Amino acid sequence: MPTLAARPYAYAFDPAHTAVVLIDMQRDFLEPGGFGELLGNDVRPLQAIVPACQRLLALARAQGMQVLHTQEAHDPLLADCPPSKKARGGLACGIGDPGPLGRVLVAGEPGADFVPALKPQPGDLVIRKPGKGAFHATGLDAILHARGITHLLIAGVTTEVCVQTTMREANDRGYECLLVEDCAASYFPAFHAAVVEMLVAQGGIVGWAAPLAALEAALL
Ligand code: TIU
Repeated sequence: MPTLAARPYAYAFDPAHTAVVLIDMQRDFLEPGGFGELLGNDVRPLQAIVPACQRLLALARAQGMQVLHTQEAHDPLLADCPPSKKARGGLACGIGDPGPLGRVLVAGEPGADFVPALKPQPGDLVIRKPGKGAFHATGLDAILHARGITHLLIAGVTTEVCVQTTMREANDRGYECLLVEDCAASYFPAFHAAVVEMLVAQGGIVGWAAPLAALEAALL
């Protein structure tokens, strides 16, 4: 069984029972004019991880691992968007409003789509989610169970919001989770670093973390 050098200790996984979960690599978070920038953020730290995420997906597909993309987006009527989420931040242009990339964070709009370099490929799974965590109000747990997935290699954006929430939700459901740390990013680099530390502290209270190179070393 492949075993990789990780923190807080070695992580063993069977690729046949492992999914790479790529969180919310959408234009709304990575491109100017999207939700992330409307929130006041500089999107460049998120753009920087795209090449590493491409390598991660290529490795996963070559090793026969299931690739699963999540997408934070709402239905056009916002029936799945709590009013509290829409109101948060008091944005002049917020969720559901017309913006530079179409209606903000609405499914089917240009901003909700994945960045061109990381579009889902045939065989990948795509989960649309209304919350920050990928298990909330989705069929993700049943989808993973049906495929015999027990281990998750987690990547994407943003580290302290949707990535961390999803990893905590997965850990509570019994999945063995590893954050591919250089395939995840935050608008706040200090938050990214702090999340990595808190996930692996206390003996891996939420799971493991390792760089992509450690995964490549274990598999190639
Ligand atoms: N704002 C922020 O950091 N993140 C989000 O709103 N969603 C995700 O993390 N995908």
